[in-house]
Amino acid sequence: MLKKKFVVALGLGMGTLIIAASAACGGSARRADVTGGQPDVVVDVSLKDLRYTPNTVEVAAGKTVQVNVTNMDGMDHDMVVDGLRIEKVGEGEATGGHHAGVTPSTFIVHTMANENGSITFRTEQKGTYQFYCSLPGHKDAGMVGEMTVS
Ligand SMILES: [Cu+2]
Repeated sequence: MLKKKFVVALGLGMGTLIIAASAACGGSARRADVTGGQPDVVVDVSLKDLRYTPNTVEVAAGKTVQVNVTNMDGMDHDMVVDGLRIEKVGEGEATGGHHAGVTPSTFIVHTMANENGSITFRTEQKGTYQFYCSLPGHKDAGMVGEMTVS
């Protein structure tokens, strides 16, 4: 196989969100070289009644993907992708331009009730990964989904 499975991450952005991402490249390489703002692919995900719609997302490896998340629930939600390895594009943490030294970046995006946002990223890692909401009880309640990078 080309590469081990690793995940792609979705980014949910929100007006008021907390993106916890382990920075790549030691923070000094934050030159947003990239195409910030012109994604190759756009994916829309809605959060409502403790569910992601759609709950299966497919993105293309090596492309700039923008995930737009709309939280229609009256409670906070987040989206977590374990094992995810991405390069964020734009938003001040882009590491595009020098793949070689990019460190795996994991992210968690916390979306506030009835808010929405987006994130743009890129990944080279093909595979299928689970994403879920880490708020107490949400995952068990069915707030899970699957992302495939092909
Ligand atoms: Cu949730």
